[in-house]
Amino acid sequence: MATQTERDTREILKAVEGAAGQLPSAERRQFLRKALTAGAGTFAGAAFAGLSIAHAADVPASAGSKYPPGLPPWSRTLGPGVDWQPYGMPVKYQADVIRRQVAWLTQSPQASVNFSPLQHLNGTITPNGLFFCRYHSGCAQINPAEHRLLIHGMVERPLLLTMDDLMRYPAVSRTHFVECAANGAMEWKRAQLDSLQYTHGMLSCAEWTGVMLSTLLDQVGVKKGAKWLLIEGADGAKMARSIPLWKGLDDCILAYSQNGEALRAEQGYPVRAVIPGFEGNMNIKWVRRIKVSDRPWYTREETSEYTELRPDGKALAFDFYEDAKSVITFPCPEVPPQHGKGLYEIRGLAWSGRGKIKAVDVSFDGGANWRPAQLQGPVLTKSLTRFTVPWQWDGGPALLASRALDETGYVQPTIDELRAVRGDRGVYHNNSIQVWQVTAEGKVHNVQLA
Ligand SMILES: Nc1nc2c(c(=O)[nH]1)N[C@H]1C(S)=C(S)[C@@H](COP(=O)(O)O)O[C@H]1N2
Ligand SMILES: [Mo]
Repeated sequence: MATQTERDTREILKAVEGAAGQLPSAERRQFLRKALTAGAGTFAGAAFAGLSIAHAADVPASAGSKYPPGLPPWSRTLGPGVDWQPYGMPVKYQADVIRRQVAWLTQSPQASVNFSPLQHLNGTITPNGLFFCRYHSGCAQINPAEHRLLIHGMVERPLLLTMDDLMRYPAVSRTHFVECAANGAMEWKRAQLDSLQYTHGMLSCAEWTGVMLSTLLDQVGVKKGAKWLLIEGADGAKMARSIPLWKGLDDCILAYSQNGEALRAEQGYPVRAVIPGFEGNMNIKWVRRIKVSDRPWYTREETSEYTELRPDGKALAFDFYEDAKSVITFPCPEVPPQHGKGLYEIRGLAWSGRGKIKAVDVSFDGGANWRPAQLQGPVLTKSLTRFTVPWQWDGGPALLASRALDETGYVQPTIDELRAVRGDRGVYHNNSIQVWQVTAEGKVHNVQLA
Protein backbone atom coordinates (compact mmCIF):
# COMPACT_ATOMS: atom_id res chain seq x y z
CA MET A 1 0.00 0.00 0.00
CA ALA A 2 1.29 3.45 -0.88
CA THR A 3 2.29 5.80 1.95
CA GLN A 4 0.93 9.33 2.29
CA THR A 5 4.25 10.74 0.98
CA GLU A 6 4.05 8.53 -2.07
CA ARG A 7 0.43 9.48 -2.69
CA ASP A 8 1.26 13.21 -2.30
CA THR A 9 4.23 12.97 -4.63
CA ARG A 10 2.09 11.25 -7.25
CA GLU A 11 -0.51 13.98 -6.92
CA ILE A 12 2.11 16.66 -7.45
CA LEU A 13 3.63 14.86 -10.43
CA LYS A 14 0.19 14.43 -11.96
CA ALA A 15 -0.59 18.12 -11.49
CA VAL A 16 2.68 19.19 -13.10
CA GLU A 17 2.23 16.74 -15.97
CA GLY A 18 -1.36 17.80 -16.44
CA ALA A 19 -0.43 21.45 -16.62
CA ALA A 20 2.74 21.36 -18.66
CA GLY A 21 3.87 17.83 -19.37
CA GLN A 22 1.13 16.97 -21.89
CA LEU A 23 1.61 20.11 -23.96
CA PRO A 24 3.66 20.14 -27.17
CA SER A 25 7.17 21.32 -26.34
CA ALA A 26 6.87 24.91 -27.65
CA GLU A 27 3.73 25.58 -25.64
CA ARG A 28 5.16 23.81 -22.63
CA ARG A 29 8.16 26.11 -22.69
CA GLN A 30 5.85 29.08 -22.89
CA PHE A 31 3.80 27.78 -19.97
CA LEU A 32 6.91 27.31 -17.83
CA ARG A 33 8.24 30.71 -18.82
CA LYS A 34 4.97 32.36 -17.77
CA ALA A 35 4.91 30.44 -14.51
CA LEU A 36 8.48 31.42 -13.75
CA THR A 37 8.15 35.09 -14.64
CA ALA A 38 4.96 35.31 -12.64
CA GLY A 39 6.94 34.04 -9.65
CA ALA A 40 10.14 35.98 -10.09
CA GLY A 41 8.76 39.00 -11.90
CA THR A 42 12.16 39.64 -13.46
CA PHE A 43 13.98 39.22 -16.72
CA ALA A 44 16.22 36.76 -14.92
CA GLY A 45 13.25 34.51 -14.27
CA ALA A 46 12.31 34.57 -17.95
CA ALA A 47 15.86 33.77 -19.04
CA PHE A 48 15.99 30.78 -16.77
CA ALA A 49 12.81 29.21 -18.13
CA GLY A 50 15.13 27.54 -20.64
CA LEU A 51 17.41 26.00 -17.99
CA SER A 52 17.87 22.36 -18.96
CA ILE A 53 17.33 20.47 -15.75
CA ALA A 54 15.94 16.93 -16.06
CA HIS A 55 12.17 16.97 -15.98
CA ALA A 56 10.60 14.92 -13.19
CA ALA A 57 9.10 12.55 -15.74
CA ASP A 58 12.60 11.68 -17.03
CA VAL A 59 13.69 10.31 -13.65
CA PRO A 60 12.71 6.65 -13.27
CA ALA A 61 11.16 6.08 -9.86
CA SER A 62 11.40 2.37 -9.17
CA ALA A 63 9.61 0.93 -6.17
CA GLY A 64 12.79 0.35 -4.15
CA SER A 65 14.37 3.74 -4.93
CA LYS A 66 15.45 6.06 -2.11
CA TYR A 67 14.40 8.99 -4.27
CA PRO A 68 10.86 10.30 -4.21
CA PRO A 69 8.33 8.84 -4.50
CA GLY A 70 10.34 5.93 -2.97
CA LEU A 71 11.46 6.17 0.68
CA PRO A 72 15.09 6.35 1.89
CA PRO A 73 16.21 4.71 5.19
CA TRP A 74 16.14 8.03 7.07
CA SER A 75 12.48 8.41 6.27
CA ARG A 76 11.77 5.06 7.95
CA THR A 77 13.51 5.70 11.29
CA LEU A 78 13.55 8.16 14.20
CA GLY A 79 16.21 10.86 14.30
CA PRO A 80 17.94 12.00 17.50
CA GLY A 81 15.97 14.10 20.00
CA VAL A 82 16.06 17.86 20.50
CA ASP A 83 18.83 17.54 23.07
CA TRP A 84 21.32 15.87 20.72
CA GLN A 85 23.13 19.13 19.95
CA PRO A 86 22.47 21.95 22.47
CA TYR A 87 24.48 24.37 20.33
CA GLY A 88 23.84 23.66 16.65
CA MET A 89 26.75 22.88 14.35
CA PRO A 90 27.00 22.74 10.55
CA VAL A 91 26.24 19.34 9.01
CA LYS A 92 29.25 17.08 8.46
CA TYR A 93 28.92 17.42 4.68
CA GLN A 94 30.01 21.06 5.04
CA ALA A 95 33.34 20.18 6.67
CA ASP A 96 35.20 21.91 3.83
CA VAL A 97 33.55 25.23 4.46
CA ILE A 98 36.08 26.71 6.86
CA ARG A 99 38.33 29.74 7.33
CA ARG A 100 41.82 29.20 5.98
CA GLN A 101 45.14 30.99 6.28
CA VAL A 102 47.99 31.35 3.81
CA ALA A 103 50.81 29.72 5.73
CA TRP A 104 53.66 31.57 3.95
CA LEU A 105 52.08 34.98 4.39
CA THR A 106 52.99 35.64 8.02
CA GLN A 107 55.59 34.39 10.46
CA SER A 108 53.20 33.42 13.19
CA PRO A 109 49.51 32.57 13.45
CA GLN A 110 49.27 35.11 16.31
CA ALA A 111 49.96 38.00 13.96
CA SER A 112 48.06 36.78 10.98
CA VAL A 113 44.76 36.53 9.19
CA ASN A 114 42.46 33.77 8.11
CA PHE A 115 40.08 34.17 5.23
CA SER A 116 36.35 33.67 4.99
CA PRO A 117 35.22 31.00 2.46
CA LEU A 118 33.22 33.41 0.26
CA GLN A 119 33.04 30.78 -2.48
CA HIS A 120 30.68 28.70 -0.32
CA LEU A 121 28.56 31.46 1.22
CA ASN A 122 25.18 32.70 0.07
CA GLY A 123 23.28 35.87 0.83
CA THR A 124 25.05 38.73 2.59
CA ILE A 125 25.45 37.67 6.24
CA THR A 126 28.61 35.83 7.26
CA PRO A 127 27.92 33.02 9.74
CA ASN A 128 29.73 33.80 13.00
CA GLY A 129 31.98 30.76 12.77
CA LEU A 130 33.19 31.81 9.31
CA PHE A 131 33.80 35.53 9.90
CA PHE A 132 37.38 36.30 8.85
CA CYS A 133 39.85 36.89 11.72
CA ARG A 134 42.75 39.27 11.89
CA TYR A 135 44.93 39.35 15.00
CA HIS A 136 48.08 41.28 15.81
CA SER A 137 48.79 39.45 19.08
CA GLY A 138 46.50 36.46 19.05
CA CYS A 139 42.91 36.19 20.19
CA ALA A 140 42.32 37.79 23.60
CA GLN A 141 40.26 35.56 25.91
CA ILE A 142 38.34 37.88 28.21
CA ASN A 143 35.98 37.19 31.10
CA PRO A 144 33.34 39.90 30.72
CA ALA A 145 33.06 40.26 34.51
CA GLU A 146 36.69 41.45 34.51
CA HIS A 147 36.36 43.80 31.56
CA ARG A 148 36.02 47.59 31.90
CA LEU A 149 35.58 50.30 29.29
CA LEU A 150 37.07 53.71 30.09
CA ILE A 151 35.94 56.84 28.26
CA HIS A 152 38.11 59.81 29.18
CA GLY A 153 40.27 62.65 27.85
CA MET A 154 38.60 65.87 26.75
CA VAL A 155 35.28 65.08 28.42
CA GLU A 156 33.19 66.60 31.21
CA ARG A 157 32.39 63.32 33.01
CA PRO A 158 34.75 60.37 32.42
CA LEU A 159 33.09 56.96 32.58
CA LEU A 160 34.38 53.54 33.63
CA LEU A 161 31.79 51.01 32.46
CA THR A 162 31.21 47.35 33.20
CA MET A 163 29.66 45.26 30.43
CA ASP A 164 26.45 45.33 32.45
CA ASP A 165 26.50 49.14 32.42
CA LEU A 166 27.12 49.20 28.69
CA MET A 167 24.15 46.96 27.97
CA ARG A 168 21.77 49.28 29.81
CA TYR A 169 22.13 52.00 27.16
CA PRO A 170 19.70 52.06 24.23
CA ALA A 171 20.66 49.36 21.70
CA VAL A 172 20.75 49.44 17.91
CA SER A 173 21.15 46.62 15.39
CA ARG A 174 22.74 47.39 12.04
CA THR A 175 24.25 45.34 9.25
CA HIS A 176 27.75 46.34 8.15
CA PHE A 177 30.70 44.70 6.45
CA VAL A 178 34.23 44.62 7.83
CA GLU A 179 37.01 44.50 5.21
CA CYS A 180 40.70 44.47 6.06
CA ALA A 181 42.57 47.22 4.20
CA ALA A 182 44.95 44.45 3.08
CA ASN A 183 42.22 42.46 1.31
CA GLY A 184 43.65 41.79 -2.16
CA ALA A 185 47.12 42.95 -1.08
CA MET A 186 48.77 39.91 -2.64
CA GLU A 187 47.36 40.90 -6.05
CA TRP A 188 48.97 44.34 -6.42
CA LYS A 189 51.89 43.24 -8.59
CA ARG A 190 50.24 40.43 -10.49
CA ALA A 191 47.47 37.86 -10.18
CA GLN A 192 48.87 35.56 -7.55
CA LEU A 193 46.33 33.33 -5.86
CA ASP A 194 43.91 31.16 -7.80
CA SER A 195 41.26 31.41 -5.15
CA LEU A 196 38.32 33.62 -4.22
CA GLN A 197 38.87 32.78 -0.55
CA TYR A 198 42.41 34.21 -0.66
CA THR A 199 41.87 37.13 -3.05
CA HIS A 200 38.77 38.53 -1.29
CA GLY A 201 38.19 36.59 1.95
CA MET A 202 39.33 39.33 4.35
CA LEU A 203 35.73 40.46 4.08
CA SER A 204 32.71 39.57 6.19
CA CYS A 205 29.37 41.08 7.13
CA ALA A 206 27.18 40.80 10.21
CA GLU A 207 24.24 42.36 11.96
CA TRP A 208 25.87 44.10 14.90
CA THR A 209 23.99 45.00 18.08
CA GLY A 210 25.34 47.46 20.60
CA VAL A 211 25.36 51.07 21.73
CA MET A 212 25.90 53.96 19.34
CA LEU A 213 29.22 55.57 20.17
CA SER A 214 27.41 58.91 19.91
CA THR A 215 25.17 57.90 22.83
CA LEU A 216 28.22 57.41 25.08
CA LEU A 217 29.93 60.56 23.84
CA ASP A 218 26.77 62.41 24.75
CA GLN A 219 26.90 60.88 28.25
CA VAL A 220 30.50 61.94 28.92
CA GLY A 221 30.10 65.40 27.36
CA VAL A 222 32.79 66.09 24.74
CA LYS A 223 34.73 69.29 25.44
CA LYS A 224 35.13 72.07 22.89
CA GLY A 225 38.16 71.66 20.67
CA ALA A 226 38.04 67.86 20.64
CA LYS A 227 38.55 66.37 17.17
CA TRP A 228 39.75 62.79 17.52
CA LEU A 229 38.95 59.58 19.38
CA LEU A 230 41.60 57.05 20.27
CA ILE A 231 40.09 53.59 20.52
CA GLU A 232 42.25 50.96 22.22
CA GLY A 233 41.90 47.19 22.45
CA ALA A 234 42.64 44.93 25.42
CA ASP A 235 44.61 42.32 23.48
CA GLY A 236 48.37 41.87 23.77
CA ALA A 237 48.84 44.27 20.85
CA LYS A 238 46.73 46.89 22.64
CA MET A 239 45.82 47.79 19.10
CA ALA A 240 44.79 51.42 18.95
CA ARG A 241 43.49 53.65 16.19
CA SER A 242 42.44 57.27 15.98
CA ILE A 243 38.99 57.92 14.57
CA PRO A 244 37.81 61.41 13.59
CA LEU A 245 35.30 62.67 16.15
CA TRP A 246 32.71 63.37 13.42
CA LYS A 247 32.77 59.68 12.52
CA GLY A 248 32.31 58.68 16.17
CA LEU A 249 29.28 60.99 16.37
CA ASP A 250 27.92 59.65 13.08
CA ASP A 251 27.41 55.89 12.77
CA CYS A 252 29.91 53.97 14.92
CA ILE A 253 28.69 51.21 17.20
CA LEU A 254 30.21 49.64 20.31
CA ALA A 255 28.93 46.16 19.54
CA TYR A 256 28.53 43.32 22.00
CA SER A 257 26.47 41.13 19.71
CA GLN A 258 26.98 39.66 16.24
CA ASN A 259 24.13 38.09 14.27
CA GLY A 260 21.97 37.84 17.37
CA GLU A 261 24.41 36.18 19.78
CA ALA A 262 27.28 37.50 21.88
CA LEU A 263 30.39 38.40 19.87
CA ARG A 264 32.75 35.53 19.22
CA ALA A 265 36.13 35.82 20.98
CA GLU A 266 37.63 36.08 17.46
CA GLN A 267 35.55 39.19 16.76
CA GLY A 268 36.40 40.98 20.02
CA TYR A 269 34.28 39.60 22.86
CA PRO A 270 32.99 41.22 24.98
CA VAL A 271 32.89 44.47 22.97
CA ARG A 272 34.27 45.78 19.67
CA ALA A 273 34.06 49.00 17.71
CA VAL A 274 32.21 48.88 14.40
CA ILE A 275 33.35 51.80 12.24
CA PRO A 276 31.09 51.39 9.20
CA GLY A 277 32.86 51.61 5.84
CA PHE A 278 36.31 52.40 7.25
CA GLU A 279 39.22 49.97 6.93
CA GLY A 280 38.95 46.85 9.07
CA ASN A 281 41.89 47.85 11.26
CA MET A 282 39.92 50.75 12.77
CA ASN A 283 37.21 48.34 13.98
CA ILE A 284 39.06 47.80 17.25
CA LYS A 285 38.22 44.55 19.01
CA TRP A 286 38.19 43.89 22.78
CA VAL A 287 37.72 47.67 23.34
CA ARG A 288 38.95 48.86 26.75
CA ARG A 289 39.52 52.58 26.30
CA ILE A 290 38.27 55.53 24.28
CA LYS A 291 40.18 58.77 24.70
CA VAL A 292 38.76 62.02 23.40
CA SER A 293 41.49 64.30 22.11
CA ASP A 294 42.28 67.30 19.91
CA ARG A 295 44.80 65.34 17.82
CA PRO A 296 45.24 61.88 16.31
CA TRP A 297 47.36 59.39 18.18
CA TYR A 298 50.34 58.43 16.06
CA THR A 299 50.66 54.77 16.86
CA ARG A 300 53.12 52.57 15.11
CA GLU A 301 50.23 51.16 13.12
CA GLU A 302 49.32 54.51 11.70
CA THR A 303 52.73 55.92 10.98
CA SER A 304 54.29 52.86 9.44
CA GLU A 305 51.88 50.08 8.65
CA TYR A 306 48.69 51.77 7.59
CA THR A 307 50.03 54.30 5.16
CA GLU A 308 50.51 53.78 1.47
CA LEU A 309 53.65 54.48 -0.49
CA ARG A 310 52.84 56.33 -3.71
CA PRO A 311 54.88 56.36 -6.93
CA ASP A 312 56.29 59.81 -6.02
CA GLY A 313 57.76 58.37 -2.82
CA LYS A 314 55.32 60.19 -0.55
CA ALA A 315 53.18 58.24 1.86
CA LEU A 316 49.42 58.51 1.91
CA ALA A 317 47.99 58.53 5.44
CA PHE A 318 44.46 58.76 6.84
CA ASP A 319 43.04 56.91 3.89
CA PHE A 320 40.21 55.39 5.87
CA TYR A 321 37.53 54.40 3.38
CA GLU A 322 37.01 51.01 1.85
CA ASP A 323 35.91 52.24 -1.58
CA ALA A 324 33.36 50.55 -3.83
CA LYS A 325 34.30 47.03 -4.79
CA SER A 326 32.70 43.85 -6.09
CA VAL A 327 33.60 40.27 -6.95
CA ILE A 328 31.91 37.38 -8.72
CA THR A 329 31.52 34.56 -6.20
CA PHE A 330 30.11 32.07 -8.72
CA PRO A 331 31.77 30.94 -10.82
CA CYS A 332 35.19 31.29 -9.21
CA PRO A 333 38.41 29.22 -9.07
CA GLU A 334 37.08 27.00 -6.28
CA VAL A 335 33.61 26.58 -7.78
CA PRO A 336 33.82 26.46 -11.60
CA PRO A 337 30.84 26.00 -13.97
CA GLN A 338 30.40 22.24 -13.84
CA HIS A 339 27.69 21.51 -16.35
CA GLY A 340 29.35 22.39 -19.64
CA LYS A 341 28.00 25.05 -21.94
CA GLY A 342 24.57 26.43 -21.21
CA LEU A 343 22.78 28.73 -18.86
CA TYR A 344 24.26 29.77 -15.49
CA GLU A 345 23.38 32.36 -12.88
CA ILE A 346 26.42 34.48 -12.14
CA ARG A 347 26.39 35.57 -8.49
CA GLY A 348 28.51 38.05 -6.64
CA LEU A 349 28.95 40.56 -3.85
CA ALA A 350 29.31 44.33 -3.99
CA TRP A 351 29.98 46.83 -1.21
CA SER A 352 31.10 50.39 -0.57
CA GLY A 353 32.46 52.09 2.52
CA ARG A 354 30.87 55.34 1.36
CA GLY A 355 27.25 54.26 1.27
CA LYS A 356 24.88 52.11 -0.73
CA ILE A 357 25.65 50.19 -3.90
CA LYS A 358 23.77 51.78 -6.77
CA ALA A 359 24.54 49.38 -9.61
CA VAL A 360 26.78 46.50 -10.63
CA ASP A 361 27.77 45.71 -14.21
CA VAL A 362 29.05 42.33 -15.33
CA SER A 363 31.26 41.61 -18.34
CA PHE A 364 31.76 38.25 -20.05
CA ASP A 365 34.64 39.50 -22.19
CA GLY A 366 37.07 41.06 -19.73
CA GLY A 367 35.49 44.51 -19.72
CA ALA A 368 34.92 45.22 -23.44
CA ASN A 369 31.15 45.02 -22.96
CA TRP A 370 29.14 45.43 -19.76
CA ARG A 371 25.64 44.38 -18.84
CA PRO A 372 23.70 45.52 -15.75
CA ALA A 373 23.32 42.92 -13.02
CA GLN A 374 20.30 42.66 -10.80
CA LEU A 375 20.73 43.77 -7.18
CA GLN A 376 19.07 41.66 -4.51
CA GLY A 377 17.53 43.78 -1.80
CA PRO A 378 17.58 45.06 0.76
CA VAL A 379 20.44 47.28 -0.37
CA LEU A 380 21.88 48.61 2.89
CA THR A 381 24.51 51.27 3.45
CA LYS A 382 28.09 50.10 4.09
CA SER A 383 26.90 46.53 3.85
CA LEU A 384 27.22 43.67 1.38
CA THR A 385 24.84 43.57 -1.58
CA ARG A 386 24.21 40.46 -3.68
CA PHE A 387 24.00 40.72 -7.44
CA THR A 388 23.07 38.17 -10.08
CA VAL A 389 23.01 38.02 -13.86
CA PRO A 390 22.15 35.16 -16.23
CA TRP A 391 25.04 33.92 -18.37
CA GLN A 392 24.64 31.81 -21.45
CA TRP A 393 28.03 30.11 -21.62
CA ASP A 394 28.92 29.02 -25.14
CA GLY A 395 31.51 26.61 -23.75
CA GLY A 396 34.43 28.67 -25.01
CA PRO A 397 36.96 30.80 -23.11
CA ALA A 398 35.42 33.77 -21.26
CA LEU A 399 36.64 36.58 -19.03
CA LEU A 400 34.14 37.31 -16.27
CA ALA A 401 34.35 40.57 -14.35
CA SER A 402 32.12 42.78 -12.21
CA ARG A 403 32.22 46.51 -11.59
CA ALA A 404 30.43 48.28 -8.73
CA LEU A 405 29.04 51.81 -8.71
CA ASP A 406 28.08 53.40 -5.39
CA GLU A 407 25.63 56.15 -4.50
CA THR A 408 28.38 58.79 -4.58
CA GLY A 409 28.87 58.04 -8.30
CA TYR A 410 32.26 56.38 -7.76
CA VAL A 411 33.00 53.51 -10.15
CA GLN A 412 35.22 50.57 -9.19
CA PRO A 413 38.55 50.94 -11.07
CA THR A 414 40.68 48.44 -12.99
CA ILE A 415 43.99 47.37 -11.42
CA ASP A 416 45.88 49.48 -13.98
CA GLU A 417 43.85 52.58 -13.12
CA LEU A 418 44.71 52.01 -9.45
CA ARG A 419 48.39 51.41 -10.16
CA ALA A 420 48.54 54.68 -12.08
CA VAL A 421 47.71 56.51 -8.85
CA ARG A 422 49.35 54.24 -6.30
CA GLY A 423 52.17 52.50 -8.10
CA ASP A 424 52.61 48.75 -7.79
CA ARG A 425 54.23 48.80 -4.38
CA GLY A 426 50.81 49.23 -2.81
CA VAL A 427 49.63 47.01 -0.03
CA TYR A 428 46.34 48.46 1.12
CA HIS A 429 43.01 49.33 -0.47
CA ASN A 430 43.13 47.23 -3.60
CA ASN A 431 39.52 47.61 -4.70
CA SER A 432 40.20 46.83 -8.34
CA ILE A 433 37.97 44.87 -10.71
CA GLN A 434 38.57 41.11 -10.40
CA VAL A 435 38.75 39.14 -13.64
CA TRP A 436 38.05 35.40 -13.65
CA GLN A 437 39.20 33.54 -16.76
CA VAL A 438 36.96 30.62 -17.68
CA THR A 439 38.71 28.07 -19.90
CA ALA A 440 37.06 25.77 -22.44
CA GLU A 441 37.82 22.93 -19.98
CA GLY A 442 35.59 24.65 -17.45
CA LYS A 443 38.42 25.74 -15.13
CA VAL A 444 38.43 29.23 -13.58
CA HIS A 445 41.63 31.23 -13.02
CA ASN A 446 42.54 34.53 -11.41
CA VAL A 447 43.99 36.76 -14.16
CA GLN A 448 44.93 40.38 -14.68
CA LEU A 449 44.54 41.79 -18.19
CA ALA A 450 47.48 43.67 -19.69
N1 LIG B 1 42.31 44.87 19.45
C1 LIG B 1 42.45 44.55 18.16
N2 LIG B 1 41.56 45.01 17.28
C2 LIG B 1 41.67 44.72 15.96
C3 LIG B 1 42.77 43.93 15.49
C4 LIG B 1 43.69 43.43 16.45
O1 LIG B 1 44.64 42.71 16.13
N3 LIG B 1 43.49 43.76 17.77
N4 LIG B 1 42.88 43.71 14.14
C5 LIG B 1 42.27 44.73 13.27
C6 LIG B 1 42.28 44.42 11.87
S1 LIG B 1 43.72 44.70 11.03
C7 LIG B 1 41.14 44.04 11.20
S2 LIG B 1 41.13 43.84 9.53
C8 LIG B 1 39.86 43.78 11.92
C9 LIG B 1 39.36 42.40 11.61
O2 LIG B 1 38.20 42.09 12.32
P1 LIG B 1 37.78 40.57 12.48
O3 LIG B 1 38.95 39.80 13.03
O4 LIG B 1 36.58 40.56 13.36
O5 LIG B 1 37.43 40.08 11.10
O6 LIG B 1 40.02 43.93 13.32
C10 LIG B 1 40.82 45.01 13.70
N5 LIG B 1 40.75 45.20 15.12
MO1 LIG C 1 43.25 44.62 8.77
